[in-house]
Amino acid sequence: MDAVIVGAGFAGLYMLHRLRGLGMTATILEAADDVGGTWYWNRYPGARCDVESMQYSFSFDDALQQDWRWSERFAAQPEILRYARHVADRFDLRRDIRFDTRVASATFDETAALWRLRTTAGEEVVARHCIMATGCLSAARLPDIPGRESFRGATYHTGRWPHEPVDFTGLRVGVIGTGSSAIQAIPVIAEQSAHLTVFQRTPNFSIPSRNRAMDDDYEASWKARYAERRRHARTLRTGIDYPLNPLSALEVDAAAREREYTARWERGGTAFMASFSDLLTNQAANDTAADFVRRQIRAIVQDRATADALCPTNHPIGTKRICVDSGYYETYNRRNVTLVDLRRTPIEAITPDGVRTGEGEYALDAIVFATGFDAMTGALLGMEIAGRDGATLARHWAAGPTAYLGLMATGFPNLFMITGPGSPSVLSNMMVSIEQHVDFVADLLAHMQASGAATVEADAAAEDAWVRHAGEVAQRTLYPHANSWYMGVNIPGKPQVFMPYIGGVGTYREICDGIAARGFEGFRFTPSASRAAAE
Ligand code: FAD
Ligand code: N01
Repeated sequence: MDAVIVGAGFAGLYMLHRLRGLGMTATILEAADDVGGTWYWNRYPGARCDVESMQYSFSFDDALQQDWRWSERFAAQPEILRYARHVADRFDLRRDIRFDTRVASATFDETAALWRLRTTAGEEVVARHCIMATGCLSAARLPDIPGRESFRGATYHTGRWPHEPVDFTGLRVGVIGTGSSAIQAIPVIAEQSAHLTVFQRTPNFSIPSRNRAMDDDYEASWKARYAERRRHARTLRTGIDYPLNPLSALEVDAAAREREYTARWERGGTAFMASFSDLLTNQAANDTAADFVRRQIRAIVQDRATADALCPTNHPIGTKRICVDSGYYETYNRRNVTLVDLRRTPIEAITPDGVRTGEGEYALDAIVFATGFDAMTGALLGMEIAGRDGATLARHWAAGPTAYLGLMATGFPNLFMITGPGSPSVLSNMMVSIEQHVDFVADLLAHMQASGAATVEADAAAEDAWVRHAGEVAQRTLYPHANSWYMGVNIPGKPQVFMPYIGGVGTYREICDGIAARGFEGFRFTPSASRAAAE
């Protein structure tokens, strides 16, 4: 086989399609029993995208984007999963996907210049190239709370939600965590359950989504100029086409700032963070946005102490992924919802009957862990990956992940990572970043076909320079000021480095295009045996 792809989320699906276009033979190995990745696993109530669906979708095929109709501004998980299935069927991808197949290890056989993958069932799969499309947010993380296993009721993780319907009617439910997943799930669970207790360690900033049914005119306006708008989005920092304000928050007066924030709060969604150009680089500018959101929280939440507890104060707004909700803060006005502030009274243990904090025990029938992921590196390091001389990726990344362009790590020939650490990935519209990485890898493989190269590998100096550059760019922003999963802080013992590339999707694309135009500068190629003999 020319290539093996691990993962059948959007990245793996598009990669397979592109490889077929190059005339290459390829197979996807996928742990789940269907396609969809994130949208297969995250079936919790309220799950939906926060990039508008007209943009959170593939752009590579015009007929696809013209034909597909989204029912809402921000589609919910079942619809996005239907879309992933449609893509798999439309491009006849399933015949090259092996489901229920988890990869345990991948080892580079230097003599044969082949990757040998071993599945958890003990099968071996061999290919020249190995493409990891394993996802940035696919390794779900359960917290190490003492007594977790002792709980007698039902437990769930948002990122591993059951496929059967979960009915919380009449139950006392606890949600642990207040990140994006919890903030989406809490309003829905509150409506269903007898009582909902939310255990919050760190409050997050959330912007109302103002989600609504798709407006026909809005859809038509996008579809009339789809190619042009997608092209434009690719040049932007986040890969999302929404109104950007080029002004600093500090160069307008307080009244003008208030107008801008109010308009964006009413519009809904992550465009709030584009209210001014310097919200993520200037603390004083950031404070104005954070203050505005805290005022909205206090205006919505009636109980003073609850409102205070919900107001984030320990990180600049946007430096943890901004959340987008449907009625999140309003939910705390319900009589059947209690917020427990773990900063005052930390969780001591999970007991057979509920959760115990310093203040007492909360009796529960079900616990929802909305405790996130071992992001960006978790799925990759969940496999034992060994490159040249048997050196492992875990060793190479002992001090934090390093990869040239976030695509290839030195010492791992023919091993590619789609949206790997060091690329814009999670800081962007992931569909834009996935398509860009897949296209780059496909172009690189076409270049190898044309030049008769057997292997490609990132040059050590190029990797070092890229990692240094990515680190410097991050330091110019406020992001490193937050204890976020971007920094690896949520996983005990994980090296704390800012993992995604924050230079922006447009800038990153320009850099990659320049590198490709210069014959894939920074990558080292070895010729195939036949080419070497001919030379
Ligand atoms: P994934 O969809 O994560 O797919 C990876 C696949 O690899 C999975 O199916 C997994 O089972 C498989 N896999 C992993 N390891 C192995 C192994 N060892 N063996 C076999 N298979 C393996 N991004 C946005 O841009 N906008 C959004 O609105 C947005 N919303 C999100 C909402 C949620 C709840 C979450 C969790 C993430 C969201 N994201 C969003 C990020 C989202 O992960 C990406 O948009 C995108 O779906 C990632 O696609 P992917 O194919 O790269 O990875
Ligand atoms: O995970 P998270 P997530 N005791 O890591 C808490 C994408 N996404 O699944 O902050 C108590 O953000 C933890 O507390 P703290 C998006 O990129 C997008 O919600 O560590 N609490 C935190 O509150 C997002 O950023 C959407 O103090 C504990 C929470 O659990 C990413 O996925 C929707 C704890 C985890 O929050 C991850 O989001 C969903 C403990 N021991 C996801 N351990 C969209 O809307 C952890 N926590 C597009």
